[in-house]
Amino acid sequence: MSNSATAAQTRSAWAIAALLGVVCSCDSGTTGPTGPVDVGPSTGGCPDLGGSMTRLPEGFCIDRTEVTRGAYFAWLDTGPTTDGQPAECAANVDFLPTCATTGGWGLDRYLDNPVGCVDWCDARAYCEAHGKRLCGRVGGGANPMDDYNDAAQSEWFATCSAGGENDYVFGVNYVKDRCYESPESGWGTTGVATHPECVSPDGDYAGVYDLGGNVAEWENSCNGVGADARCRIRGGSFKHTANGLRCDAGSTLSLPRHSTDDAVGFRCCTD
Ligand SMILES: [Ca+2]
Ligand SMILES: [Ca+2]
Repeated sequence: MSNSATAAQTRSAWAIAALLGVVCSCDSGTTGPTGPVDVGPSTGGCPDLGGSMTRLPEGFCIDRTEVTRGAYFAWLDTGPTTDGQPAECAANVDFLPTCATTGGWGLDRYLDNPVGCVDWCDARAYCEAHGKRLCGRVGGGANPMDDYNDAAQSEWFATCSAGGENDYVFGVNYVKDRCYESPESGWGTTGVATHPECVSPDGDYAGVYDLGGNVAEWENSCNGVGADARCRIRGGSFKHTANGLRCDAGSTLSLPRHSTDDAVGFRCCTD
């Protein structure tokens, strides 16, 4: 039996288990190659569901880390339905990451690493299911693509740039390996918040990890409402370095709404 066939069967079994609400052994305690910083509970009165959050000067709350595989699989364990998705996501028939069980990535492994291989609609659904939203426009809703570098409009950019102060999450100037980037990465993700210097030097924005590198992050910022629209991905990933990690590197980085990439995950925001 080929590896791909095995993987397909595993995915199928997982989908059935998720459909039946079967609780898997995803919380077996296995961690990624390096342990993450314990970011603790949410602060600023932000909700704790689906990931620890912090409140920023702009008033909104944002996840302190990329959504982890563990958190995402725990949500899949609840058997979320694909009914009720908005029209642009009607073609999204399941929430399973396309690489969840391939390349040696068992469902009980690397639970502290960011989830990848999810499409924009999967990311949207996860955030909505936890009473949050996929980070988009300050105040809620989609951020127009042209406002990608406007700290008064883009929740993701405001956080990364500390309200427009900085070009990289860690400051004005690029510093190699502050964040998890190429080539240190060896072409794969690492646990979230394992790079304690990959945060803002501005105390009002510090405590939000990996806005540069590890996985790039879907933003609620698309060039249309259709299924084929392209949506922004932010912050670069383990496949990027230097300018690729700029907070405004979203100028050319986008993917079709229903596409997936092992270097693209997401985080959520709320008010
Ligand atoms: Ca999907
Ligand atoms: Ca990231």
